[in-house]
Amino acid sequence: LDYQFPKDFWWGSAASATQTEGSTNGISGATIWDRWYKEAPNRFFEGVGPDQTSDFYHRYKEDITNMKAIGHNSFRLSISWARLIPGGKGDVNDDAVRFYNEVIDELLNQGIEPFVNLYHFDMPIELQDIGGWENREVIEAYADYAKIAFDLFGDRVKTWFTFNEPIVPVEGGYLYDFHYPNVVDARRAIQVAYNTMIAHARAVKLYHEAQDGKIGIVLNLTPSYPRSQNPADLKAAHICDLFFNRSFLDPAVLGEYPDDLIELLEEHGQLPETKVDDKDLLKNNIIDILGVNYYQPRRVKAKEHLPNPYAPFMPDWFFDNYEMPGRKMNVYRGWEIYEKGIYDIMINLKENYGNIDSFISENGMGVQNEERFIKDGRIEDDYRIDFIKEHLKWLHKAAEEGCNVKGYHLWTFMDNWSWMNAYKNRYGFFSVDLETGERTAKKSAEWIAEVSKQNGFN
Ligand code: BGP
Repeated sequence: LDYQFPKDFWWGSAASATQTEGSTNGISGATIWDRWYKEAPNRFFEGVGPDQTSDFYHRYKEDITNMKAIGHNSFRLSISWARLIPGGKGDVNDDAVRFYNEVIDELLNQGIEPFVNLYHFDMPIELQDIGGWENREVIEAYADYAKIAFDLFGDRVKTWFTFNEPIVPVEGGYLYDFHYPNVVDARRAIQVAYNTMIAHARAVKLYHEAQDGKIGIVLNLTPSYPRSQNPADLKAAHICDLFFNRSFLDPAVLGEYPDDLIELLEEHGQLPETKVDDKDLLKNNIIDILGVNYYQPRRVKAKEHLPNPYAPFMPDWFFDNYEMPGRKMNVYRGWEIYEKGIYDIMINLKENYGNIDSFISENGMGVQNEERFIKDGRIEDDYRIDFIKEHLKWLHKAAEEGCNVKGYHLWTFMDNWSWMNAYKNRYGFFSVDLETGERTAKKSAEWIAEVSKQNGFN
């Protein structure tokens, strides 16, 4: 084969509780998504809420059978905190324990390793109402939740993640107004980002004290490419990288924040509130495995206009986005497609982050109106096959050059509900009929089955 992947490579996909499970009313607590949908049903969601989604709650057996059929050897799901512990603190919900036990056992029975993530954007509403991640009490509640999950499922789940894309709730909820609680306030955003990493380190510590598998975090890394090599553009790209990648990557992998990020925040009076023990907590609890979600790079240039000195501080004071002429776009999502980014990330991890064990934990292509491509009853998604293939070629090159790349997971296994567009963009190997719930394999499902079986492709 032209592209043969390392032995025991993880082939699979990722999903999250809110986006797939459904069936929350009455058998689960509510999250910020139930509130956000109720408050603004038409702003993003076109009247389709997270209450049903693809109904994994009832159909997980069939879905896991389908995973097996297309060669998955691993699958990432998230536990819904509000389902396991309605309200976020206190009693465990027996139905949730039953459900997650059944899902984990079914995956294992089919020879699929479960990767379990503790938090995928889904704050229990009661905890948001006392301040969410801004409140240290929520860190305590999260640590208790993590411990409960490890105790319940840690005998069978050996690969854990503390958070999925922790920068996204910061951007969405506290900087740019696309997630609840739709605040725009950089000081609060920085506190949320910081407290999230403290919660993360608490969970890593608890895990290492009592369990014998691996624990990590999933970060959406966005290489920051400067418009040019002139110093002002380079500086803009560097600061962008500090804010959007290294504010999580460095503490998670190296156990400390970059000095220049701290200096920058200090200079602008934006340092978060900390506690004396935090530094040691971060230093002593680094991750075993890094999940990398890669969709798009960032391209930036030096600011064209100086920021208004009277306006509140924003990361955007230091860079402008740069729309590179001729860039390739996924027009449905408005995201640039730049396959080499996946290689650049891996080389960076190898050179600057101790070549930590990592894998692509999400990559994928959302497309609208895929029914257009139906032929003989299934969606012929050649564009998705090409998208995956081109990314895999760069991932393969990284592995050849010695990067510790352990696998590739697609976002996502089957079409599901999304945070910003409900069901408009479809990402799955399987399509889902929203009326009947029926699943149908797309052409990419057949293709990935072959790739997984051969552990590579031509
Ligand atoms: C990632 C999230 C996923 C998923 C994906 C696709 O950022 O971890 O939960 O939703 O992006 O993005 P979207 O659904 O917004 O198109």
